[in-house]
Amino acid sequence: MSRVAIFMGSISDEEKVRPCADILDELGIDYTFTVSSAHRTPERTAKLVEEEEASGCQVFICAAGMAAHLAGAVAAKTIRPVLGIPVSASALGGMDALLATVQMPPGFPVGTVALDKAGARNAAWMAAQILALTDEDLAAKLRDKRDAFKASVERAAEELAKR
Ligand code: RP5
Repeated sequence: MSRVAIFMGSISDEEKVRPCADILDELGIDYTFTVSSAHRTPERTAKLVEEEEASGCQVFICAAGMAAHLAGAVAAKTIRPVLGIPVSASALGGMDALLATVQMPPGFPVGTVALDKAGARNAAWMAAQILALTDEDLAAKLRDKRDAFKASVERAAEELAKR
């Protein structure tokens, strides 16, 4: 059973979204990773949401650029948490996707993360934190990862002080 579904609006988004999948792999979280567009394939997007819900998906992660409506279209179809990754894919540098993803009407939230790879990584961490509410093994893994982040900062500070 996949607990997370990652949808991208286009295969051209893959490079920027791949770090999301990498972190879910690192955490041992099962996920599906596919392409579906809010505009080009609206029926496929709606069908995928239904199928993912039926198979036990608990968190949706949607990445799209330009007039980025994918996360909103998914949020319209589910009450499970939807995280949105705005992708920079136009001359507007991602501001278009950021505003389209974040500005949802009340009652249909999309938890919007940062643009591109940084956002892709945090979408995975956020999805993991949501799943960890009911999964103590995963919660323990996340605490260990936090310790590792902390240790890496302390190590960097020590190394810098030696120069
Ligand atoms: C969006 O339009 C996609 O998410 C992508 O970021 C952007 C451009 O798509 P392509 O024309 O490269 O397929 O829907």
